Amino acid sequence: MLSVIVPTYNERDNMGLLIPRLSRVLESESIPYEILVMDDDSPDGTCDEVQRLSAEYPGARCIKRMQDRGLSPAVMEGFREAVGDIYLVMDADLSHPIEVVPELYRAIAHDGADVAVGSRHIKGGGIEDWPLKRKVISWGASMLARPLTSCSDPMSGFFAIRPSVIKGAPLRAKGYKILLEVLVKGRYDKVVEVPITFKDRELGESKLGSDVIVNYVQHLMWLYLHPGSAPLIKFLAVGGSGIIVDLGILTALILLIGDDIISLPGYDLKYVFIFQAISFAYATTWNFVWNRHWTFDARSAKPSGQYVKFLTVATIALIIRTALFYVAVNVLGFQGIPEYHISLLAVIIFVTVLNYLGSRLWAFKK
Ligand SMILES: Nc1nc2c(ncn2[C@@H]2O[C@H](COP(=O)(O)OP(=O)(O)O)[C@@H](O)[C@H]2O)c(=O)[nH]1
Ligand SMILES: [Mg+2]
Repeated sequence: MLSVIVPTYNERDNMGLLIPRLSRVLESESIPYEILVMDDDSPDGTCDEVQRLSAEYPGARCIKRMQDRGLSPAVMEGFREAVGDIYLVMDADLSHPIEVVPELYRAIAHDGADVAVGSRHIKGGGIEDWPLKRKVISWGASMLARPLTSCSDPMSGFFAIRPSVIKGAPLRAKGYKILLEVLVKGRYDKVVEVPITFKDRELGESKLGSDVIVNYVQHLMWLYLHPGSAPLIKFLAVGGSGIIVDLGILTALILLIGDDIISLPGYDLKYVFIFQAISFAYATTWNFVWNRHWTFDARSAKPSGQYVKFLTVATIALIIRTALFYVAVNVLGFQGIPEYHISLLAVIIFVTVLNYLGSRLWAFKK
């Protein structure tokens, strides 16, 4: 059974179009369904209209919401109310093509997708009647979300999911872009995109105003901070902080212990190699903790096994790093301060790439 969740605010006139058309399409495809209109007690009587229509279309009902108003809370309450095996979210204003609803349903029911997205940005999709400026803003906004998901249109308000995708997921109802929230926090393997042409509404008014952009940027920030999202960016951020730990400890060791050694005529170069191995050990542990909890959100597996693997990756990296550092110091002649720092920094950047691949594909593999 398909549960269609339609958030509404002042959409009375659209109900008389949406509910009959949607019912007809689903019935002609023999898809069992319910239509849940999640209405925030609209003053125009949206709910009464749904009530009236439900005499003829018993699959449709309205849930009048008196508290916690807003688009996302309405959709999330719809997820809780729905009894179907597949949830589908769409706008009330006929911007989303009704004839695509069965396609999104089938992508999950028959093609094994966990998430099916009505996408404006894949081949065959598009937006009708939008001025260039609005298209550019929309494109720019979806680019900002690119590292968070591989879906081409994560801002779409037209999508279907299996209930298991969001079961237990810590969804927040603050942002307007529910799909993005689901894609970042949900559990799923296969995402299918179906091209749609988005049409501007003909009846009623848009409720989403200028605060949408501010809300979106705030929402993005939370999603980027969420454990496990955009792992490459997080890995680099953790690595960057690790460099500070690494160089800081190296510097501290040189200043605290190495001073006497380094100031001697003909001092022994080997100390600086020992120091960098110590700073490496500290930085590695620092990175492990952050990567496990935050970058890859890999707390479900045992930390000991992960740490051994992470150390193995790091040790291989250390060998490569030391060899490269040796070449920089002894072959290329980068000696003293800040030459050590510069050499070490360059080597760290190279080794970071190896570390990322080893961490993601092996140590923290889920
Ligand atoms: N329940 C509920 N639905 C809302 C709210 N704001 C917008 N909607 C619904 O969300 C859908 C998309 O809103 P719309 O105003 O068309 O946004 P636009 O298409 O971006 O201009 C429509 O079905 C609206 O009725 C709200 O605060 N509460
Ligand atoms: Mg709309």
